[in-house]
Amino acid sequence: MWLWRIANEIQDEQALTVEAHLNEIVRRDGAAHLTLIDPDSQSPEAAAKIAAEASAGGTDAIMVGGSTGAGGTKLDQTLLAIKEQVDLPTILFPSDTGGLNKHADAMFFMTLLNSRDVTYLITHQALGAPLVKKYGIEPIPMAYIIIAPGGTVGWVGDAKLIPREKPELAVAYALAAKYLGMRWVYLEAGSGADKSVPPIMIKAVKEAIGDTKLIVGGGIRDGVTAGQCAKAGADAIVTGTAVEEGDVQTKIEEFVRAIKK
Ligand code: 1GP
Repeated sequence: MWLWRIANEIQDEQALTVEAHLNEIVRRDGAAHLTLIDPDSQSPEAAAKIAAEASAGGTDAIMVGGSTGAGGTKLDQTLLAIKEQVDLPTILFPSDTGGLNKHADAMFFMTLLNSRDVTYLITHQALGAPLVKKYGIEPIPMAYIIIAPGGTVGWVGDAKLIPREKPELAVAYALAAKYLGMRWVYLEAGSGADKSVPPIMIKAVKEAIGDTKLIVGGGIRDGVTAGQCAKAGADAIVTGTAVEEGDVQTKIEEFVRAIKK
């Protein structure tokens, strides 16, 4: 298992897992910023350039994954290129076993809690678990909950989308996740969504789950929106589409400024 440390900040050079590293950032800064790179959206070299610029902008970790075409040699080469360029944890964000890779430091070991398809609830996880062990990838247990509009991942994952105006339904799923022992909950509006998860829903979920960590992503395109999500209770913000459109460092700086103490 890979161990990580917050450079120069932990006096005794104590090694941390990626999860402990993220927890430490949330404790220190109030919230973490995660940059999502879809290996299918650009060449490995371009992905590494995005990661380097995101790192310079102050992002805390690089998530790698996507709903379609995000595996195989391209995933391999993308991870290797990113790791050559940046000294940040790489976290897989797989949609099935094809999204696993031995070059990543950690993965969000997710169950798509509001899927109607049993394969997204437990089958892909069961088939992938032996590979996770074999590759030595650190699994971070996470409930993945898709909120309307849901986008591609909502369709691929056959999610029974949580309506935006029903925070109590998101709370119910998130609480179930907590009681099942998951340490992280991800509220996902879908990559490129026209609206991000409503702050009122984030607030209701965070109040319910307490010290269980809350990640929010999908449709966050500016610092104001990111800041509203963090203020409502998100422990980590994920942005992907925004950095695919260029001007990476400036955009990440804007997100980071908006969410951190
Ligand atoms: C998608 O939540 C992430 O899984 C990021 O969404 O691409 O809209 O930033 P965006």
